[in-house]
Amino acid sequence: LLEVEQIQGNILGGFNKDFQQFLFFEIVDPVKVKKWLQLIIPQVKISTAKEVVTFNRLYKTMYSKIGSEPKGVIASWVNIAFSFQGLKKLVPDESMKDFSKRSPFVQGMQSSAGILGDPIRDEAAEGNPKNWVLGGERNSPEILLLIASDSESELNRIVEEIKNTVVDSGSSVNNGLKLVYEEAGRVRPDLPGHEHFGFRDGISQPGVRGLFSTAPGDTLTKRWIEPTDKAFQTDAEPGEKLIWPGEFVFGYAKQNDLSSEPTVVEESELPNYGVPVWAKNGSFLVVRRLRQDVEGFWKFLSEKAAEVNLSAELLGAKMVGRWPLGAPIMRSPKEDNAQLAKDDHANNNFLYESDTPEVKLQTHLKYSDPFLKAKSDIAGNVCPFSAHIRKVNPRDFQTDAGPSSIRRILRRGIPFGPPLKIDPKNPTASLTEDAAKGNRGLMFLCYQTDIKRQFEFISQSWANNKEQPHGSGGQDPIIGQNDEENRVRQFTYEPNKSFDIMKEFVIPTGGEYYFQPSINALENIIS
Ligand code: N7H
Repeated sequence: LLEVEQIQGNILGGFNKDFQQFLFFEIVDPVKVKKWLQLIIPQVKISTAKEVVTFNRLYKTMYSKIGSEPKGVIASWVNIAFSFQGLKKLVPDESMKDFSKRSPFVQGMQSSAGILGDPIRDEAAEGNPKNWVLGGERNSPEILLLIASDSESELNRIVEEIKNTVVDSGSSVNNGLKLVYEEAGRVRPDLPGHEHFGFRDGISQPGVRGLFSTAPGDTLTKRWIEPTDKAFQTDAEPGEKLIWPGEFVFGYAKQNDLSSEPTVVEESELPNYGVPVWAKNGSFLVVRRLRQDVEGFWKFLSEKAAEVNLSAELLGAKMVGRWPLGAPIMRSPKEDNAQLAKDDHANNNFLYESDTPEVKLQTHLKYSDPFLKAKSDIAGNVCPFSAHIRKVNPRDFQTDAGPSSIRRILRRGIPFGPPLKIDPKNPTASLTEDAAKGNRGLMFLCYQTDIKRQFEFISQSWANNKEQPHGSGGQDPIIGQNDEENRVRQFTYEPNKSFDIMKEFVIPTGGEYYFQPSINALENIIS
């Protein structure tokens, strides 16, 4: 069974809170920091998967019963993660030696900037690590505290409580720590659940095998199940493929790209996976601060759409693979569809190589429009090969590098900065004065056990590669980068119809690779 009381909550459960704060600290005096950790861990109480998954399930049940957000339910959670440089300051060398020297975690995100396609040749570029506001050459964010709450005042209270243990009134260093960066993650008040370009996010996640029962007829059991239990083989939600937990948490069965059977990982084998034995129940966390040029994105869409004779909204949907409300273009090729977008049984239920049968909408059982059938799209007629969601999760498509099930990540991002509201149906008319001067974007977070095979592979070998995973189609128009040829990207919006994109709308402005340990390792190895 998954040791859900040992695994930090954001990894498998996902905080999924409207108000989140990210506090990044540099370790100045390791001896003092160890003492601080001993104080802060029991004080803030690190939330576990057991708490977070149970809460989220209950919340979802209440939501589906009353049909709206349950009122007055407030939970607040704290998690903690360490960069390699941070861990090295706190943990004896002997316990650190099993981290693989060549792994991205050990090298740090700045060393991977080239692999990720960031503009490392242009020192003046905003995306060059010299200019990152978080990490890179500016600062050393070695400890990350993630704080999340349903209530903004409660969030602020906890953040202040933590800061008070660190920052003296007179100096910025106390208890051996320095606060080097802080970011406020906020769900958009004007469009909850949508990222800054205006598209709904957080719909598709891999289902984690062993988290809870999904057997037919066995709704909402509170049992935790054996990941290997053959009785529970169905998707978590339709379209939400079950993935072995070892892809996200150390010490459990992993996907096997050669067979449908998992690779079972014994504790004693963990050093062979490039992590020490005490990494069990921990996970690698990627944090990327991605600024979004919302105005530039919609201006480009409006101009290009007129040129190619499509609407700006449709061209945007082709770039993302979903419409702004979240309906997948594979199930609704011509227009957005609010009912489809909010239906968990339909909104992620589609493949690219095979047909997916008609599904009845949960909310409107009598509704049965033919567009609910998702026909296979082998040529990229409906969903372009390089649409963002098709690039980063090709689903059933047999890729150049094996099945996509070994490339999955658990995404935990949240927007930062104030929104710039744009009407996708009339973008030019709705473009308003940008008071924040473009300072908004996505705090992109994702969990996995192999940063190279998962996050970096998706970014480098698929999003930034104009040929793969589908053989052609151009770069990912949302997150793709091309550090050659003036950074120009190509986008094939219909078979044999392409254009160039000369500007980036998502700009990396910092980040780091972290390890998020088990409660046990936190208490007995790190603090
Ligand atoms: Fe993406 N966007 O607004 O276009 N993403 N993403 N992402 N993303 C997704 O299906 C977006 C980024 C993934 O399983 C949706 O849940 C933006 C990075 C994956 O079908 C939307 C940024 C990486 C999926 C966006 C950004 C990924 C996904 C649809 C940066 C990894 C699931 C909502 C600012 C390297 C795909 C949904 C699936 C979905 C957007 C970043 C990966 C709307 C704006 C860096 C795996």
